[in-house]
Amino acid sequence: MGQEERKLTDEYEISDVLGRGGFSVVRKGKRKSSDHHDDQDDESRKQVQVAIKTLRRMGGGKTVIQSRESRGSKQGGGGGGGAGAGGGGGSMVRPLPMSGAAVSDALLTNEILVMRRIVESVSPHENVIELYDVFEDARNGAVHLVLELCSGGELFDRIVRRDKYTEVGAAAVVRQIAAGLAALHRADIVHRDLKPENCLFLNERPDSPLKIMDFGLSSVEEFTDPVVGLFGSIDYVSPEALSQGNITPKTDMWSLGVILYIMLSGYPPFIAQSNRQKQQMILAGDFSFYEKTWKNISSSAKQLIKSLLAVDPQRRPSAQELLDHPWVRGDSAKEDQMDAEVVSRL
Ligand code: PIT
Repeated sequence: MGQEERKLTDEYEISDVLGRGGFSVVRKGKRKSSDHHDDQDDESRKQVQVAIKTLRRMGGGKTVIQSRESRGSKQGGGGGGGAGAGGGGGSMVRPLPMSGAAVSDALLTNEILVMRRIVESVSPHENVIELYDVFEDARNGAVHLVLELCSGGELFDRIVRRDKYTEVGAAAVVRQIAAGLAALHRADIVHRDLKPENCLFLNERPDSPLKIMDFGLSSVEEFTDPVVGLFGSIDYVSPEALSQGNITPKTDMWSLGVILYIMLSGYPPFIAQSNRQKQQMILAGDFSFYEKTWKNISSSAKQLIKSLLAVDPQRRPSAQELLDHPWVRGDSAKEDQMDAEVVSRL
């Protein structure tokens, strides 16, 4: 991939902006080469319509625009959420991206390293976004990642649109995230910033495949971690990440517990007036199932959330264990439904 000086625009037509992250912009792209035809297999066809994520190296290029708000931390926005992302409030808030900011060499190198590792040891996996190619523009320090095109939007938007998920719907989402995480964890990759904004749907259909993306803060076990310090979005961050403890695959399982809590209730488990207070609650595993929202939710769902939000990482189920869990597999829903049928026949 992309060691030689190739030009992105020689090979791809770039069009609409799909999204902006902390240090990047993602645009839609279409491969220019004429050697693709309709009779090609799915694999080649899907590489024609792509997403192109462009990151700008710090110090590279002449237009390193200052962030809109003059945040002190270089990891203030979007991907590098930091502890600054929205303190109080119980609703779903999306941290503001720092448009125009540049990514540090360490973060950029890390993202490419993780993506390469995914290409070697994970891809293709239905629930992990695929990387097709990398282009580096030596003149302005930009790096372009050519990625699988997902046009179904973020899990974040589906939660907001529906207000919340049914248990059956939430289980289907958890199953997909767990399958993606299991594959990443087998390759010793910890995502570290799992949140609904980083789960993309391939298409608009309700049963669309879901893809985990944004590996900007991820880590690969046997490499020394270039990304140190507190980062990730506060709402989804685990107690061990907050206390600078050991980051393991179980760290992602905590985040998945938060996502599941939000999917079933429409609000996050840790709500406080300040980030400081929120951090205390996370460290103590201090959350509850408010009667009004949770009384109609099955005890297996609540038990599962409790196990994922265990302060002790070792007590959390692994991604693989989650895939075998009756509630996640949808077996318990079938049982409930069978119970209901039995009752209705009486
Ligand atoms: C899409 C559509 C879209 C965003 C992306 C892909 C981004 C993908 C991505 C971003 C990363 C990363 C890996 C993949 O490390 O709106 O098809 O930061």
